[in-house]
Parts: sequence; structure tokens; C-alpha cells
Amino acid sequence: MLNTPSLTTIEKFILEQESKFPEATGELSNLLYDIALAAKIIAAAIRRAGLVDILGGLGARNVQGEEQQKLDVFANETIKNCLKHTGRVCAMASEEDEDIIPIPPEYPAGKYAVLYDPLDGSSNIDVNAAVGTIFSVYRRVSMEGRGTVADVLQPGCKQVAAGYAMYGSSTMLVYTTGQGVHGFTLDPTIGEFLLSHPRIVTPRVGIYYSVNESNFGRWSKGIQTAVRGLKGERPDRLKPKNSRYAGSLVADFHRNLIAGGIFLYPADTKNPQGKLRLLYEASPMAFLAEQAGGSATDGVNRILDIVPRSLHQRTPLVIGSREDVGFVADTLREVAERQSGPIPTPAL
Ligand code: AFP
Repeated sequence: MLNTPSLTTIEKFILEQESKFPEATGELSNLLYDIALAAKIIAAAIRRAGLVDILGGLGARNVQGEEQQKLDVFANETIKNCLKHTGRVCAMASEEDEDIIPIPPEYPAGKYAVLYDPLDGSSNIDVNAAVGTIFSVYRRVSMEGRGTVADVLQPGCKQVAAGYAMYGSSTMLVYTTGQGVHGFTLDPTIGEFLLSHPRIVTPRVGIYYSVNESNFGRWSKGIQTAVRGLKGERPDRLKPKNSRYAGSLVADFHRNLIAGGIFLYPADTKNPQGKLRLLYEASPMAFLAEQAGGSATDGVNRILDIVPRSLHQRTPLVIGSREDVGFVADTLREVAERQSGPIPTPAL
């Protein structure tokens, strides 16, 4: 007779976590399953992406005669379709949509607001490299009815859950509800996310630094000095690190989370506010980083304390192993002080 292995599915794990909070209604748990389902559907589409040239490219029609969608459009629609009818969500916001996404009038509105980047790093699709979906969940602040912009414009410290799906050599779902960070790997043979990385703790000091160094000439003096330090110019303060940059935040963040490291996307003369989006990229990753023992800053402020003013606001981002992020923040302050006098130390 075959033995049934004792596997922890994402459902079992979320239920066990929920049972620690007697007041929990199960709505957040169900919302996380909804997101996990969307991730499975997106993962299945990405697995077939390389076949597009064989089966028909963009603008081609599939066997039902429907036009094939670009994968980022597909991912965006998939998440909307997995969440809009559930009665758990009052509003959504997506990196792909200019405005807040209302819940259609035929469906009930719920108590959570969900923000997401449906396919982060999508330029990687063309070269068969890892991409991801990032999500962030807030409790609504409006009292009733359809959600409003105020429900999605909240500082990261108000998140009740955040995470990402990474579509790499395997598909993973990594999330936090403020009780540590947990990672699940999709077993494609049974279509289930199985607990593979319980309670992820990121090393205090990392071995990698990840930054697009082609921007070096466009950075501030402070960032240039800090990155030189990460490479080994400050052996008194920091062991030299190895460089790794995938150009996909999810892939770079995930590697650094597990192995230890720091990711930077600073402001530069081309992107004076930074390139990454506060609500869809920086805040959810900052929640995960802090829950795993790391930290995240825009160089001066803790990312989770930044109060957003607009849906697509950008921010510089320095995120990862706590001591490495501290090194960069210290260096930025030292260089700024040399240029203009003493600056108060921010809390990280
Ligand atoms: P895309 O989704 O447009 O590929 O952007 C990805 C991203 O937002 C983030 O995932 C990467 O870390 C970063 O941009 C890469 O930007 P550079 O190509 O400027 O290095």
C-alpha cells in the first residue's frame, strides 16, 4: 500500500495560522487562496509563453477564435477575475491601471483593498527569465459600500498581508500576514502550493548586492560611494559582496531574501523619484523584508512609514539584509553631511 505523505498545503497552513486568532472570520485566508489561484493560472500561461511563436503570436487568434492577450494584460485580468466576485474586496489597484479598479455593481463589496503588480519584470518573459506577481492587502478605511481611493492610498505599515508569486524554475508563493514570512512551492503534478520555506529569516549581512550599475553615472555621490562600499572599498565596515542583477525585482528580492543581500533602485538623474512604485513594489516587499528580519528605506525614510499621495507614486528603494541596508543609509548620511552639515539619524 502507498503511504500518504504528510504534506502541508497552503490551505492547511493558512487555516492553522488562522486558528491562532479566534476572532478571525476566515475572509483574509480565503482572499489569500484567491490570490494563490490567480498565481497558478498565471504560472500555467507563463509556462506556455515560449510556445507563442509556434502556436501563434500576439494578435493571433487561439483555437476558440479569441485574440491572444499579452501576458501582462492576461495576468492583470486574471487577478481581477479571481477577486472581483468574492465579496471579500472593496476595491483594487493595479500597476497596469491608471485608476482604482471598482468592484462591479453586481457583486458585493468586502472589507479588504488589494493592490498588485500583475507581472513584474515582464521584459524578462522574452528571454525566458524569472518574473513575478506582487500583492499587497489593506483593511478598508471607508465605512461601507464600494471602496474609495483612500482605501488603497495607505502607508505600508497598515498592510495586513503582502507577498509575491515567482514564476522561475519552479513557481513559488511567498507571503506574510505579519506572522513571519512563509514560502510555498507549486507542485505541478497535483496543482498545489506546498510549504517549502517555513518562517524565512534573512541573514543580517548578505553576500549579494543587486543594482543596475549602468546607471552609475546618473547617481548621487552618496549612492556611488555606497555601491563602491558594497563592492569592497570599505573593508573596515563591510566584506565585499558579489553582484547579481536579474532586472526583475521579485527574482532579485527572492534571492537576497534567502541567501542574504541588498537590492537598490536609487533615484538618478533620469528617474529623480526612483523608478519603482511605492504601492505595488516597494511597500509589499518592505513588509516581507521586515518580517524576515531585514529592512527597507528610500535612503532616508523607512519605506513602510511613507504616506502615499498618489496611486502610481515612485520611490527610491534600498532593501534587504539589515546591516547592509544600514550601511547604505549611513553612507548616504555621511556623504550628505560632508556636503551640507549634520543630518538627524532616521529610524530604520
Ligand atoms: P518591467 O516590469 O518593466 O520589466 O520593470 C521591472 C522593474 O519594475 C523591477 O522588477 C526591476 O527591478 C526593475 O524594474 C528593473 O529596471 P531596470 O531595467 O531599469 O534595471
